[in-house]
Amino acid sequence: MNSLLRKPWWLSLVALGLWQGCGEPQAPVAKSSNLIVNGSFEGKLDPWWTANDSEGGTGGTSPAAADIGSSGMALHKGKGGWGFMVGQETSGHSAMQTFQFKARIRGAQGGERVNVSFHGQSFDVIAEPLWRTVDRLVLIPDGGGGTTAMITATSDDSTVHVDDVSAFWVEVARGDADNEDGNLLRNASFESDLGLWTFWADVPEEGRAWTTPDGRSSGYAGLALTRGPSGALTTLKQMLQEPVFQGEKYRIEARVRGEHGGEQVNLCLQMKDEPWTGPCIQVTASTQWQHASQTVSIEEDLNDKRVGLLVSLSTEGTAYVDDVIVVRTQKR
Ligand SMILES: [Ca+2]
Repeated sequence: MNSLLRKPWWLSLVALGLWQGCGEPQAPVAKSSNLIVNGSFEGKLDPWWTANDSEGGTGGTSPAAADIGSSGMALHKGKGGWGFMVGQETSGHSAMQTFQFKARIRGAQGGERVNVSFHGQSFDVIAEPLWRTVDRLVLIPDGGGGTTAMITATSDDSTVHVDDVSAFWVEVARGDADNEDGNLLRNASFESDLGLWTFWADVPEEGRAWTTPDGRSSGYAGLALTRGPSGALTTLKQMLQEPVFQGEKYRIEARVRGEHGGEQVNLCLQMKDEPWTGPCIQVTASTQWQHASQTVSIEEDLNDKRVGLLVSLSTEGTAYVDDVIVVRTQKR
C-alpha cells in the first residue's frame, strides 16, 4: 500500500506545506559570525585603519566615545576635504549574498553627516546627540575577495562617535520577483533593503523610500514610497545590465497598493541620461494589492541605449510596491 494512504490525509498536507516553506515569512537570519574584527574598539584601533582629508582632522579610541564597554571610536573632521574615515578589510564573499551591517553612532552636537560604506555600497546617515543604531542590509551582486567596511565623518568641524560595529552574512526571504525566470532586476522583491536601487526625489526633504513588512506582497518586506505636497516625483531606479534595442519588447510587472487609494505609481524603462525618455506603464493604486502587467516596445530613440527601471510616485501620499519584474519577451 502507498505510504501516503496509510497516514491521515492532513498530515501529508502539513508535511508538504513545511517542505515548501509555508508559514510566516522570515526576517533576515544570521548565517555567519561577526565579520568585523574588534568592532567594539575594546582592542584600541587594531585592525582598523584611519584616513584623513581635512585640515585638523583626528581620530582614535577613547572611553568618552564608548557606547558599550570601555572604549569607542571618535572621528573628528576638520575643515575642507571629504572627511575623516575609519575602515577595515572584511573577508571574501560569494555573488548575491546579503549582509547585515550595524553600527552604533552618536554625534557630539547632533546633525553631523556620516557616510557608511560596506563592500562599496554607501549611504548617508545624520547623527543625533543620543546613540542610535544604523542597520542596513547590503546585497552584493558579484562574488570576489575581501572588500572594505568604512565609516566617514563628512561634516566640517564635527565629531562623531562610533561603537559596536558588526556585519553578518544573512539569509533573507525570497519573494516572487526573485523566483521569476528571466527577471532582469535584482532585489526587486525588496528583501535586502534598497540594495542595488538608487533613490531620487525632486524635494528630498519630503520624499522617502524604505522597505517594510507593510509593503509586502510576497517574501518578508516590500517597498514604501512617500511624496510630500510640494514635490513632483519620488523615485527608485535600477539599471539593467544590458542595453536595449529597437524592436525588442519587455514585460513590466509590479504589485501595487496605496495607503488611501488613488496614488499614482509609474514604472518606466528610462534612459540613463537626458532626455530621460522611455516607455512607461501607469498604475492608480487602490487600498488592495493589484497586479500590473504590461508589455512595452523599444522604439528607435532608445536603440542600443542603457536604461534603468524607474519606479516613481507622482502624487502626494504613500504607496507600496513589491515584486517588480522586467522580462524581455521579444529579441530584436
Ligand atoms: Ca517582497
